Order: sequence, then C-alpha cells, then structure tokens
Amino acid sequence: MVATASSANTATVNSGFKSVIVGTAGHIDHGKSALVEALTGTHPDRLEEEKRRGITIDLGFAFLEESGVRFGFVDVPGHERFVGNMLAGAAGIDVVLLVIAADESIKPQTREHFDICRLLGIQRGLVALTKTDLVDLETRELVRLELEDFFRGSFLENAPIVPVSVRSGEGLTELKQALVEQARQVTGKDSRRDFRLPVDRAFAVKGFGSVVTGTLINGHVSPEDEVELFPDGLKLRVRGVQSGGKSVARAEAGQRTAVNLAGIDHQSLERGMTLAAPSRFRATRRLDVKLRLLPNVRKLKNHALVHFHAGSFESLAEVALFGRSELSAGADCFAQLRLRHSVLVLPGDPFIVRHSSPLITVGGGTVLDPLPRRPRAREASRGEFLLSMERGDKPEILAQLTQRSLFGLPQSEISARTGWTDPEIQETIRGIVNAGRIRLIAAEPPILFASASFEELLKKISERVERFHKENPLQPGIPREELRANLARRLRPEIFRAALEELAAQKKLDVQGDLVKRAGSQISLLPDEAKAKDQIETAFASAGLAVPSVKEVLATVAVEARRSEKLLQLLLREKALHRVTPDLIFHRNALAELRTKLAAYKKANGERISVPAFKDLTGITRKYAIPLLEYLDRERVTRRQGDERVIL
Ligand SMILES: Nc1nc2c(ncn2[C@@H]2O[C@H](COP(=O)(O)OP(=O)(O)OP(=O)(O)O)[C@@H](O)[C@H]2O)c(=O)[nH]1
Ligand SMILES: [Mg+2]
Repeated sequence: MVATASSANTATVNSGFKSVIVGTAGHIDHGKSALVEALTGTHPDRLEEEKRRGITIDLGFAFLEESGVRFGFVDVPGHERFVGNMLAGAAGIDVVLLVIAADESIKPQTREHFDICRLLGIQRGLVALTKTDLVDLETRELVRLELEDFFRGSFLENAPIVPVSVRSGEGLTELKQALVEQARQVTGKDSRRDFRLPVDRAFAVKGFGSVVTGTLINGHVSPEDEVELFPDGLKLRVRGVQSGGKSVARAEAGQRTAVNLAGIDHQSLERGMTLAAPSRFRATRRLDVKLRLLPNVRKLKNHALVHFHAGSFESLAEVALFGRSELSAGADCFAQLRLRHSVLVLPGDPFIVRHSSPLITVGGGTVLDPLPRRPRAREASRGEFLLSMERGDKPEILAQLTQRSLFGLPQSEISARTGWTDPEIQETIRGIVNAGRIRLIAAEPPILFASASFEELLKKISERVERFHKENPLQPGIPREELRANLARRLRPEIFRAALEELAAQKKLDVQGDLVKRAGSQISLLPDEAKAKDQIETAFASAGLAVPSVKEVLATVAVEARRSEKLLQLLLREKALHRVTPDLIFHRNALAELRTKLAAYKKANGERISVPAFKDLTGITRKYAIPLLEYLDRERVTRRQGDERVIL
C-alpha cells in the first residue's frame, strides 16, 4: 500500500515511494537468484535453459516494496561466460548486493564483479554471506575476516556483511532492513535530466506490440511521449509505460521501466540500443575517455582491441592512448576509443573494457567527450579540455568547447556534447557571456563564438578592407562576398554578418548595399587622375549620341591604361556614363535628351516610330541606332512591335 513514509530524496519519489535499483553480483552458484526469490517471492530465472541447467544465463528481474522503498532487483548471472550479460544489468544499479557463499568464500567472479562495481563507480552496497546453513560458526567467522580484508579501502569497506540462508530463513529480515538502510542513503537518479533508457530487453507482447525494458537512468517517460531510438535516430511514439509490473502515467529515473512503442517491429529492437529524449543527442563511434586499468592485469598496448561495455551496449573497440605507447596495470590516462558499432553515451557515463583472450575485465573508466573531433597531431588544447570535462567545471567546459569550435558552436550542439539540460545550458551560457569569454551570435539556433576569435575576425576584416582601399584607390569599397571569400572559407555567414555589424557600430566600416568600405572613406584622386576623369566625361558628353569608341577616348588622356580604365569604371559607377553595349558608352545627358526627344515625337506623331524615323530624329547611323533602340527596349522606354517601336 502507499506508505506514509517520507523520504529524504524527492527526485526519485513516486507516490510516496523511493525507487531504488538493487543489482546482485557474485560467483556462480553462490545463491544470488535464490536470495532474490527469498526476498521478493519471484524467482528471477525466466529461460527454459536456465531452469534446466540451474544457472542464470541472462538478466532477471523482481520487485519488492518495503518500508517506503520500491526496490527493483536486477539479478545477474555469475558464470564467467556471461559477464557480458551481467554488465548490461550492472549499469544503472544504485545498490549492489554482493553475494558470497559461506562455504566457498571469495571466488574469481566475486573478484571480477566487485572490480566491475568499482569501475562503474557504484557507491553503495552490502554483502550477503549466503548458505550459512552449510558451515559452522567458526568457518563463518573466518570467511567474515577474509571479506573484511578483501573490502578494505573500497566502497564496501564499512558495508554490512549479513549472514543469510534461504534454507533456514536466517538473516532474511536483517538483510531487508539493511537494504532499506542503504536505499535511504542513495542519492538517486535525476528525473529532471533528459530522458534516457538503455534497453536491456526487447520483445513483443500479444495485442500490444513491441516492448523494451531497462533501468531508467535519467529523466522520465510517459505514454504519448515522442522518443528517439539510438543509434538509428528513429523517432517513435510511446504507447504505454509500465514500472514494477504496473501501468503508470509516468516512470521516473531510478525505476525498472517497460516501454511499449508504436510503429516499430520488436525485431528491430535489441539490447544495447537506447531510448532518449528526441533531438538532443547523437550516437557516436568515437569517444574520448579517462581509462583506468585494474591492478594485476597485463599492460594495455596502444591500438589494442578490447570489448567495450557501456550501459547495456557492447562493441569491439580500438584503444588509442594519448601520448603513450602503453598503459600499465593500476594506471590511468586519457584515451580515444574507436568503436565498431555506434552508441549513445554522454559525458560522465561509466564503461568497462574486457580482453577477449582470456576473456576478463581489465579496466574501465568514464566517458569525457562523446563527440571528439578527429585528433590532430599535438593538439594540446584537447588534454586541457578533457581535464575540464573530468572536473565537470561547466563554464570552463563550455568556454573551451566554443574555443575549439573554430567556426562557431550552434547552441543546439551543446546538449549532444555535454548531456546538460536546457536550464543548465542557459545558465552556463549566461555566465560566460557576462564574463566576456564568448559572444552569442544572433541566429536560429544562436551560435556561440569565442570572444578572442571574434576580435581576431574583426581585426582581419579591418585589415582586409584597409588593404583593399590601398590596392584599389579608385574603387569605393570591397564587395561583401569578395571580403567573405578572403576570410576563412567555412566562416558561417551569421558570424560574418555579426562582425560587419559590430565594425559598423564601432564606426570603423560603412556597409553600403553590397559594398564594404572604411568608414568615411572617399576616393581621392591625384591631380592627373582628376583631370583625366574630366576629359573622359567631356569626351562622351560633347559627342552626344554619336559617341566615340572607348579605346579612342582613353587613348587621349594623360594617365596610363590601368588607371584610365579605373576612372572609366568610376564614371560608370557614378552613373555619369552608361554602358549600352560592351563597346558603346553614352553620357547620361545625351540619354536624357534622347528620352525628351522621344516624348516630344510621341506627342506630335503618335506612339509608333520606325527605325528610319528614329535615325532621322536622332541624326545617328544604324550602327548606333539599333543598339540604342535595344537599350531603350530594355529600359522600357520603347517596346518593339514588328519593325517598329512603340514609345511607352
Ligand atoms: N543450502 C543452501 N543452498 C542454497 C542457498 N542458497 C542457494 N542455494 C542453492 O545453491 C544453488 C545455486 O543457487 P542460485 O541461486 O541459482 O545461485 P546463483 O548465484 O543465482 O547462480 P548463477 O545465477 O548461475 O550465478 C541452488 O541449488 C540453490 O538451491 C542456501 O542458503 N543454502
Ligand atoms: Mg542465478
């Protein structure tokens, strides 16, 4: 029944209960499954083969409500061949129930499972000293001493060691009590984080369709939610949610959870996949990690192949050690893991690595960067970045992430790189924007850009514009696109625009339409240039419509061809001259006069004018008349109709 118990932790409280995941661990046949059955009434072995052979092969589950705690039990196999399955269950447990048979004491998988718990960073647990009915008191005390020695210096150093027997029933009440004690101290998983459920089973239920189960490690999930299936990125709808064997309106972090999914066949679902909040994360095959080797294992060579386990996922992986050729037993270092298959992992996720022959656990660690760039030779900033990731210093992480994103970091990228929630992202951005370390560039989504890089960009742009003016004194400014092409090729247009706006606001540049120029810059002509420019203009102005060739005009002035050509461009840009065909240039006055004449003609003779009449009117030859008429058509002063023109 719903208890009145008040729990210290509200994050994992659901209708008065605190949800806690207990995972068994320990050597084969030491009594894990029997103990789960004695505690919960459910025998966790489900498979036919398990029942026949009397051993656990795959994960089993059971539930217990006790003193205000809702326990989800994950029972694992002890057999050395099935450590892979054990790992899929061990990820996500809050409290380990390490089972050691009093008649056998510590055996190989006792050690291996205990190592795994330590590598996964499991904080709490207790020890069940089982099968006490098989040993005398003296043996029991001897084993207890052995265990105390074994756990010294570990997270189980002060853990209760509870003698139990499922045969005599001894110790079961005490064990439950000890579990409740541990559960009360569990910090619990955070249901405010973005939803994440590593899938450990997938199957079909008649009438319902596909169902996946797992330990809900972050956030919460409800019917009708949209979720993303990793690594494929498929978006799916949640049809129903169960927790502890009952349909619920919402399952929360810390609960064993079954999710009924619409629109997918159960055969496309398998252990190792992850259901997560949509559009926040990205699957990866390359991750930067902190890797630690267990003591008493062979040293690990650079580029060694290992089995990588994270959550319920498993893949072969190549280990690239940072700056060293090998890692010795008991030591740790940064490394990059290159996986055979894609996975969704986030910074802070623990993982385990195993050797394949002999098949043993050799180490593990923590994911630091799930989406690293391809490593460059001697990239010093990466080590620094990983140190910040390890420390979990958010402002530092985001500042460095931005600095390392040479072309800007879209805000939408941050969750995939860090796993932070939106409020965490917003708060961190605010902090470092205020501290002046990054700029937030207006875009959709906004882009983070390092202030230092932005300053550098401003300087580069100013210098480039300055150089342009120097090299092109007769041009008013550099075309925008030419300026952009002169900067980094992959510079985002939004950042370029923001930089121009900033320089304009600082009154350093003027942006006029397509042209960027130094603020207040004027074209200053040398005396001989000014004179030549006048001469060119006069030459065209005085010619009326019977214009000379461009070449002829330019040949008459006293500056050399390169400059005279620029002066001509200047006159065209100022619209003193108009280019009608590549070879024909007219002065603006001559064209204005032509329009007046046409208007007068229309008034006197009607709207139609033939080519001969046009020649008469203007006094020019066919050579000029035809291009001019075509120009007038383009300008919509006239419209061609048969052989004639209509004056508009
Ligand atoms: N006498 C005695 N036998 C026990 C006790 N607990 C378990 N057993 C027996 O030990 C054998 C193994 O028990 P399990 O619970 O299957 O062991 P396990 O640790 O789950 O084994 P795996 O899952 O295969 O690793 C079974 O035959 C149990 O009946 C106990 O307290 N006393
Ligand atoms: Mg078992």
